[in-house]
Amino acid sequence: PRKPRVAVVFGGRSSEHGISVVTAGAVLRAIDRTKYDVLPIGITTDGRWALTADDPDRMAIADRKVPSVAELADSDGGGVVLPVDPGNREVVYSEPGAVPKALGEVDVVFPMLHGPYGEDGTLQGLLELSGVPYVGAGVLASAVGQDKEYMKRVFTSFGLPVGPYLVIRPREWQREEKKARQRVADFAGEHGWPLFIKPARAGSSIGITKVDSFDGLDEAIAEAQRHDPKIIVEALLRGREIECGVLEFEDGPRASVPAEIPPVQAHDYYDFEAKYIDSTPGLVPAPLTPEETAEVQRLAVEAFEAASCEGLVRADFFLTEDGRFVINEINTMPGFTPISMYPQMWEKSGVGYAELVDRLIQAALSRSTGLR
Ligand code: G1L
Repeated sequence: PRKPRVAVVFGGRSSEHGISVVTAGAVLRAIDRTKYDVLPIGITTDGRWALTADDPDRMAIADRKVPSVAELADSDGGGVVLPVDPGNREVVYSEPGAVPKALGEVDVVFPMLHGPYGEDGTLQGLLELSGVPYVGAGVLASAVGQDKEYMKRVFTSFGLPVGPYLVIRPREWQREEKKARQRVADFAGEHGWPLFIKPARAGSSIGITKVDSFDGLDEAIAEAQRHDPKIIVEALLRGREIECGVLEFEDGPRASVPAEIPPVQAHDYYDFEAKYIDSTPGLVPAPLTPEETAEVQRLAVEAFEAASCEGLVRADFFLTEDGRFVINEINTMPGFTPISMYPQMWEKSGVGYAELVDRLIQAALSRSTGLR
């Protein structure tokens, strides 16, 4: 029988385009070519889809420059118009936003696009409609994982401990700005400063401001609203930052050894660059007691189940000073280079990068597609 064809879809109209290309390069390098055929599909920053050369070496950071799909496709004839004829390697792009017929010719898609239209469930919906199995979270889990409000609501309803928060919806800000500001003041009165003002639905650390008093509030709200009209206000949780990976095995999801992000790096330094490019800043495994380890692993698997995740998730927690774990968020598309936290946690749990990639593809292939 012929080998399953895996399409790796990467790049995209996101500020994190380059990271996606680098990560896809690592995944392409790790996929076992004796078991799978691969089809690298890049999306340019302006939304054109292109079949690019299967050449991971050109997808790495070189001379401190992150690669892009445009240069991958343009420079050597690696790009081809979609709908795809895999034998044709002419450099032409599809129209922006065109739904590539090529997706109908693959057995599984490995989606590696950050942010809106990538990890928020929209691409997953397109793949559902196309009838193509794909790696990782489905439509609902992706959308839940992208929305900090609904994420907390889902966790709360499943009995998982979440930190204090407040949501300001666009209509409330439009019609009752004063009342909204008063709600934040009351919240600060109850939980103290600083507060974190965040876009409810944006990846990484984009649009987030730490506010130390009422003075900075309006500017912080405006900044968050530039990224999402719905914003979320969170109290500072004092404690250690602990992460845990969950991976779907044949018999269900299992948790990795947890990791700890050291405090200095936790907020100011552990930003986008650190998360995706620099070597893992964390301690793996986290220095926890066996009881703490078991507890955070249990909560991580519960979070996976609560959000109906598939394939994998990275669950991020605070371990508060009174010894309780509070779930901060889940990430259905965590940093995924071999030195990123999630792969490192699994490496230390006995699952290497290539096995991780293979398990994710196998989990996707074994799921039933279509109406269920
Ligand atoms: F498909 C998986 F396995 F679910 C998956 C897809 C994408 C895991 C992790 C990622 N990560 C990324 O694509 C990214 C961190 C490069 C951007 Cl979201």
